[in-house]
Amino acid sequence: MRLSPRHPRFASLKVRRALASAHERGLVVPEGLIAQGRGEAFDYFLGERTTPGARRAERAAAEWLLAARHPVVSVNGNVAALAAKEVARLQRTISGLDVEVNLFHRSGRRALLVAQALRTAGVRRILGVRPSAIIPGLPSDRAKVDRRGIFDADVCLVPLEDGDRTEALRALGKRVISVDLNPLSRTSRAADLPIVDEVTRALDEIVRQADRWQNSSRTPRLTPFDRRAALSSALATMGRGLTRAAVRRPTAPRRSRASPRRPRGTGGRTRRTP
Ligand code: PTJ
Repeated sequence: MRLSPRHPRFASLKVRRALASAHERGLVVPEGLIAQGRGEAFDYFLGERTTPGARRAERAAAEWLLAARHPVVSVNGNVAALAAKEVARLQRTISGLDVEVNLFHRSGRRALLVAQALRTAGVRRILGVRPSAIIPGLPSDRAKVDRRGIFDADVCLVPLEDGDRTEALRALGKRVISVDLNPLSRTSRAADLPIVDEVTRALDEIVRQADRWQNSSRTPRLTPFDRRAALSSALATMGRGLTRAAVRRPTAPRRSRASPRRPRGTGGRTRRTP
């Protein structure tokens, strides 16, 4: 099926098609398609844009990544399919940033596919294909990490993560920056710096903010971040959007030329929802 750029949901349809095709190649698991659907629903509530609260979090994330001794970004199948180019740009911007493949549904073949997608997008030095360390206390394959990467990192950027590992990384004393459209997820609630935004928008904005930092004379620091305020702000934005949508009148349906009958029981008037 050809997607028309004139379709009002063209951008979203293109992303869905890219993910579906990444699934056919084995890069994205079926669960990844479900995760994207959940993310899309939350993005709808946010108005499909980066909110001022998310931008503040992205600015803070840029500062943390620049200030870190050893920053690492963790990449799973969905992130590789959606945002490999953005990850490559981030690596070019933040010196010393390591990129590590980390999968919940791990297989040797998928790890290679993720690494290949990253390499094609321009990522250099990809860790995690052959894990060499274990994060203690984690029952899933996400525990398998690279000793030179996540295991050694002081700041970890974890887009589309699960709550368990976020907590386990924090228990090891690492600072965790999450990217997750769901402000109620365990990941968002467990992270030190939760970013509630769509992953490509979030990474683009972190790169932009990191560039600004580097062009300024200020020294980046691991400045404390008010995570509760960030999550409340995301929830408040969603709440306001939903309230506005609930009071807005739906557009009256257009009458079809083929059947110009008036709606029954309305005396000929179109019924309007208050
Ligand atoms: O590739 P694997 O094997 O590591 O598996 C990756 C998935 C994503 C399947 C795995 O990590 C998973 O099951 O994740 P969850 O528990 O479904 O959580 C994903 C979270 O990301 C959810 O809270 C979604 O709302 C959110 N999300 C989905 N798509 C996006 C997103 N957040 C930001 N941008 C998105 N595009």
